[in-house]
Amino acid sequence: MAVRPILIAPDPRLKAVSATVQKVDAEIRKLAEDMADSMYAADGIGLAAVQIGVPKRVIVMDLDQKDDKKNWRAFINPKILWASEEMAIFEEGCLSVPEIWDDVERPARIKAEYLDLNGKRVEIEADGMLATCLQHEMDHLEGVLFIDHFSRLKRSMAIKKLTKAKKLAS
Ligand code: K2U
Ligand code: ZN
Repeated sequence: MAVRPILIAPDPRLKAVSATVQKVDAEIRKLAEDMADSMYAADGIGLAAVQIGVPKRVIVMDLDQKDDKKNWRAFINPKILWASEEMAIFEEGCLSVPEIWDDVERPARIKAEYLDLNGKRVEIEADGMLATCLQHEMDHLEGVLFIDHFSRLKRSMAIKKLTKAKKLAS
């Protein structure tokens, strides 16, 4: 059990492109467990390793949290194999971008592959919140935050608000 601090934007470490995991071993499994602990501690439903300062292509998600039942899963080296032309809009937030919520448009349905914690290749089809959250987390693996999808003006206002909040917190 290890809750690790979550990086808050603006932070150059969140812009890193995360490295492919070469071997799903005990170290990666411990990283995923720490990520899950950190995600639950922050009341999140998803988290990318780069958000706790580890630029490796590892994501954890738990979209089914009900009365404290934990049912997280890890997505290692995820790849999108297909994305629908149809788009969907969801209001997104991010544990690394506090107090900012806004609509982001993304492909409504995706087909993706990833490795599970046993190193086994898994292929899924996703829509709804799973599709949105997985795409949001996969953006993190490329150093992209959901506010980077905003218009120039809206993004600069978000960065200004985050910078001010960080100064007040320090
Ligand atoms: O990277 C993240 O922090 C993941 C988001 C999950 C999410 C992605 C896309 C759309 C909605 C949610 C967080 O785990 S959950 C959102 C959140 C943000 C701030 C505070 C609490 C929860
Ligand atoms: Zn995020």
